[in-house]
Amino acid sequence: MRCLRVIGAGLLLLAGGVAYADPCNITIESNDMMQFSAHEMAVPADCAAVEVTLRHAGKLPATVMGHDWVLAKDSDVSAIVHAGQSAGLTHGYLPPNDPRIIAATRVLGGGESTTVKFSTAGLIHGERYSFFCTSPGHATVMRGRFTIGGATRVAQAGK
Ligand SMILES: [Cu+2]
Repeated sequence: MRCLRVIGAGLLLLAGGVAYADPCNITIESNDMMQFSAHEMAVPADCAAVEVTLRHAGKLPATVMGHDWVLAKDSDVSAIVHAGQSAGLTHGYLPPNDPRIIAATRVLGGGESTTVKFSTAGLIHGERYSFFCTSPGHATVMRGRFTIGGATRVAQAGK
């Protein structure tokens, strides 16, 4: 299983002929094996907004292997996943208008991609946040830590 840490290197921008990665934009992939391509995501504290692009690199349709990317406080994950199952695929496996959901994409099938942009104004430094997929049964595997700010930004080799 791949276990990578993605550090805002998702999008390359060209400015003045110099390519650089915008650390506030992150791309993460999902696949037909019910996996995200990273178990940790981190953005610098000075990102006013964060853009997350989710790609489904698989081939299976959303009804069989649908994935979304949802961000919430670690302590809210279980309740959101549970409520999402009741909501069903029609509602993107998300409880409608749930204030515990900080950001969420729609559910993707294989070959699709989507981007969600959200403000970091409500994120608390030091709080534990998780990203996860709300498709039934997926969050046990498709879940990782989302960190905003300073020291945690440094990548650890081999992790
Ligand atoms: Cu999933």
